[in-house]
Amino acid sequence: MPDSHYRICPLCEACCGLEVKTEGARVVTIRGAERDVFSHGYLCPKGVSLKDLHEDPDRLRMPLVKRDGVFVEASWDEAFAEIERRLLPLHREHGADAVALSIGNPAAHKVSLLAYTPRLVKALGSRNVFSASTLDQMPKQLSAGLMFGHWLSIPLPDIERCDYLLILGANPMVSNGSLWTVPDYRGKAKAMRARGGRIVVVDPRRSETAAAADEHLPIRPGGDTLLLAGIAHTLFDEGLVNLGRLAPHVNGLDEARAAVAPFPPEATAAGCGIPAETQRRLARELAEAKRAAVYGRIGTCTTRFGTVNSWLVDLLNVLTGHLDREGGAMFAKAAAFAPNTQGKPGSGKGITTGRRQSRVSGAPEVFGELPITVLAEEIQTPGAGQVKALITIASNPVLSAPGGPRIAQALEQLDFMLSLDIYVNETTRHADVILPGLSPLEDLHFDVAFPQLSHRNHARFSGPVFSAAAGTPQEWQTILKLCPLLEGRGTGVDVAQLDDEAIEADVRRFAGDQTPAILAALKPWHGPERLIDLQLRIGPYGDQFGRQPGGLNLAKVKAASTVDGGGVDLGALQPRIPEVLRTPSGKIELAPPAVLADLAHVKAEPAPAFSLIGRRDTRSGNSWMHNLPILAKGPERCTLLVHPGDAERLGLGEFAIVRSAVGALTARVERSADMSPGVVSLPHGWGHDLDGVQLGLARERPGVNMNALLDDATRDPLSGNAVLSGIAVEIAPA
Ligand SMILES: Nc1nc2c(c(=O)[nH]1)N[C@H]1C(S)=C(S)[C@@H](COP(=O)(O)OP(=O)(O)OC[C@H]3O[C@@H](n4cnc5c(=O)[nH]c(N)nc54)[C@H](O)[C@@H]3O)O[C@H]1N2
Ligand SMILES: Nc1nc2c(c(=O)[nH]1)N[C@H]1C(S)=C(S)[C@@H](COP(=O)(O)OP(=O)(O)OC[C@H]3O[C@@H](n4cnc5c(=O)[nH]c(N)nc54)[C@H](O)[C@@H]3O)O[C@H]1N2
Ligand code: SF4
Ligand SMILES: [Mo]
Repeated sequence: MPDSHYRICPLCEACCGLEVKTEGARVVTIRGAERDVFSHGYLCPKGVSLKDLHEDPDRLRMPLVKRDGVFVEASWDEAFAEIERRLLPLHREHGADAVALSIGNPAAHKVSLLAYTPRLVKALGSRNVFSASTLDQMPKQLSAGLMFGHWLSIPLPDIERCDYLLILGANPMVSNGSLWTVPDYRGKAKAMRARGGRIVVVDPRRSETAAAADEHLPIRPGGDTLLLAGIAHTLFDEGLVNLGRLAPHVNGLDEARAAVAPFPPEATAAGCGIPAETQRRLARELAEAKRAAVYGRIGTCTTRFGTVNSWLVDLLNVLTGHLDREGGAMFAKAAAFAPNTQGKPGSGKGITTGRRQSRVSGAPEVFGELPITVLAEEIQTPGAGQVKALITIASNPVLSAPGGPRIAQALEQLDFMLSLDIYVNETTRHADVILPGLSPLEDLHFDVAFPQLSHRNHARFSGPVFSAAAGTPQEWQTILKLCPLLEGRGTGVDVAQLDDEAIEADVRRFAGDQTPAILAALKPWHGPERLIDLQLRIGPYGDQFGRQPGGLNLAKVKAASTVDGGGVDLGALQPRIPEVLRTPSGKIELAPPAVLADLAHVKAEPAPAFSLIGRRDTRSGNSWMHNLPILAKGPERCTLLVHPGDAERLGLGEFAIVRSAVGALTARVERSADMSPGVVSLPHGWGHDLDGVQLGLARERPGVNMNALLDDATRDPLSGNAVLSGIAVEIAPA
């Protein structure tokens, strides 16, 4: 009889509960956990691939140290000694800024990494902290911070009660949702339409989400600002603004009206490709819908006006009275770790940006980090503060960030590079030391980030399915050990003691003289579990260390999180305004000055010969899942989608040369009537044929690195986010 284990999938934001059946040390099957209170049995092919990931012979199990240009396996002690010998002097001699840190996407999916990386950031003390956030959602975080007072107070569609959904630049049918944790979008969208709801999708490609919607509006890449401003203009123009319950909680309505005044749909139509009458109809439909939400994601964030777009999305939600209402765009209330459930409700410090600047380009800090697109220039430009060493944590910028080839060159120039990673890939091949993480099946899981973005409130935990090999640290232990090393306290400091010190400091910050009692109550746990227990207990559903006897703690959540139980359901989203707000005014700031100033720069641009956009694939996850047999099989995925008419006109054969202002590559052509004429699409995360990459299967069909075509100098100036979509390219037959 196989054993059944409950495991939450860490591979995307949907956070599905899985049932993993094992026999001894072998995985027999992976299925969706039917009784999961949140995902109800849903899973995608990537969930199944956790077996292949666990068994992947290329996945690192031991540290690697580079000796004479070649990686050799080393013991953990040897690896830490090497780091101390080489990194510490650089940190000492050249200062903290000389050591940069790059944090990648999987770090958001692991409590071990998410909860402990801030401790490393502190020990490092460098201004050069970068992450995937500036390739992704920083515009949304910034606009949420400016409007609602915290970076993580991001409204999301309450899809199960919604009647009208306007989606821009997102493909949840494939991505499974982003800044919107919504397992089985497909089923929920189908149910919504079955009860008479309407879904409109704005996308230059007839995406899988567009194909399953009521209406698809093919927009010009980068045209969302004009479209959204045109809709906002219409709401004011036609007297459709109705703040409803939000009226007493809003600041800046007149300024917002004035800001969108220059954007009547009749003026924006040519620039965005959506007719004026359609824009006006969308405004009326939104205003008239009883329960509606506007949702924008990657396609609206990764553009020059990402922050303006993100603001416009929530401006529409507010103007139509759909923000914070059942069936509208709502705020989750997570059981643990959510800053918007902590501190005094209803107002706060708000957010600040630009507390420091990048050395070379002067790009402002946003949410504690600098744009990842300045990493290469910070390494390559000599002078005081030049980056000499880099630590990557689950980060693959050579494939993920614009100017990938330039980043690879820059990494070669470093005096030392340390990677916490599970593969020798396009980025980590440049490292001097690689410290591996665990297989997800060897790791415990509690989502720190995504319950703050979930369409329904829940608390779930999953323990390891298998135990890791003796002597293999968990990643939080690896990170904790690096902290005293950087502080010059050596490598011998006991990790358990470091963890005790850290939690005591955390508790003392809010508990004062209650600290010893609270620490005693947390006693059964250590490491991430102790942090989770603490956060659950002081959280909005917590037992408050006995003051709310029925409340949550880790023991309760654990007991409920089994194949037969599947976690704790905390109910549908509830209105949270004004309590959720942390702006200094205690109001929703509808007209943040920096955003309005940038809106004034928006104008219709002439269309280039071709615009390049991105896409995702169900059987792929960013840059690192191409080595897993179950995902790698089937048709080639790294293809250039071209409208058949364009392909004909250009005389394209099997391959095409794609040329941008900064690079060129040859891609396999796939004709697709889903593309708008003049728009082509390539997925990112490919290009595995670089020297030294140890990904046997991925190398067989390496694909091409679309980020070689992207310029690392183009950013949204407010958020520092990279521009990844709407890139001017020329296409020619190869
Ligand atoms: N299977 C799979 N799932 C994933 C990932 C993966 O790689 N594979 N990655 C995960 C990650 S890290 C993230 S952040 C999420 C992202 O999740 P989503 O935000 O859903 O991202 P995409 O699937 O890239 O969808 C973006 C859509 O925007 C469209 N688009 C491009 N340019 C424009 C534009 O100018 N305007 C408009 N309106 N649309 C535009 C594209 O055609 C595309 O359909 O997905 C996550 N889930
Ligand atoms: N052109 C273009 N570029 C894009 C995008 C786009 O839409 N278009 N999307 C962007 C987005 S949204 C994102 S989030 C980024 C993602 O880009 P990155 O942040 O670079 O993340 P991944 O590509 O997922 O690479 C993850 C790395 O983590 C390693 N890893 C996996 N699991 C673990 C683990 O458990 N522990 C450790 N230590 N390491 C692990 C992998 O081997 C890999 O090196 O890409 C961005 N790049
Ligand atoms: S949708 Fe797929 S990858 Fe995402 S959490 Fe669910 S099973 Fe995992
Ligand atoms: Mo992402």
